[in-house]
Order: sequence, then C-alpha cells, then structure tokens
Amino acid sequence: MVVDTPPERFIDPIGTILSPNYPNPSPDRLFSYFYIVQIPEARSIEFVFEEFCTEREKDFLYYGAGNTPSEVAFPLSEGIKVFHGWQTVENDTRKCDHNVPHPFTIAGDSAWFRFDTDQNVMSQGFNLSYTICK
Ligand SMILES: [Ca+2]
Repeated sequence: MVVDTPPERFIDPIGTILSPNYPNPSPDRLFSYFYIVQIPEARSIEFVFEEFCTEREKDFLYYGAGNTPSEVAFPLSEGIKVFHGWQTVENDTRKCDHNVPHPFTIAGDSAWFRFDTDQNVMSQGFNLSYTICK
C-alpha cells in the first residue's frame, strides 16, 4: 500500500500520535506515512512512547525537528533519527511493553514523523504521546 494522503497534523498542546490502524497491526507496504506536530506557542516538545512495536530493521519510524518531513529514507541525513522495533515474527508482541524507546525532546515548535513498513511481518505499531514546554 503506497500512501498518498496528506500528513496527519497535530496542533493541540497535548496529543497522541498513533500508527495507522493502531492498536491493530499497521498496514504493510506503507511508504512515507507522515505526521506533523506544530504548536506555535511551544519552545520544545516532549515525546513519550506508550507503546512501540515494529519489525526490527524493516519497519521504521523516522523523525526530526521542523515541519518538513524528509522524503528520503536512506541514507539518513543529518538531524534525522529513526526507531525500529525488535519484532521478527508476525504478531509476536511479547516483548513490546518492555522495549519502548526512551522519551525524547525536540527543540522548537514543530516536529515531523514518517512511518514506513515493508511487505510482511505486520506489527502493532506505536502510541506516542506528546506535551509542549512553553
Ligand atoms: Ca514489516
């Protein structure tokens, strides 16, 4: 499934970003599913994963500062970071609760995310909450 939809946009000072279909498995062949968080009064934005479960080295969540998502997955450009999970077998969610990435903070009033999945081993995806610092 190639995504050709506009980014999901988040403008509230507190919010939750969910992978497509969450908590059901994400679609396969997701390419460049974008999210943009932009809150004008924010000096920084703190993100906390409530859940993160994707296929290891295959299903990636990229992110960076600003409101312009990267169109290029690899090689990673400066300032772009990426998460991927540990899962290698379809619907194997046993370790998900114990393998959530640490909270992180992005300076400025905006951040973007990009989620890509490959053709198999679907997984639950992610539940990422955020709050702003003024
Ligand atoms: Ca996958």
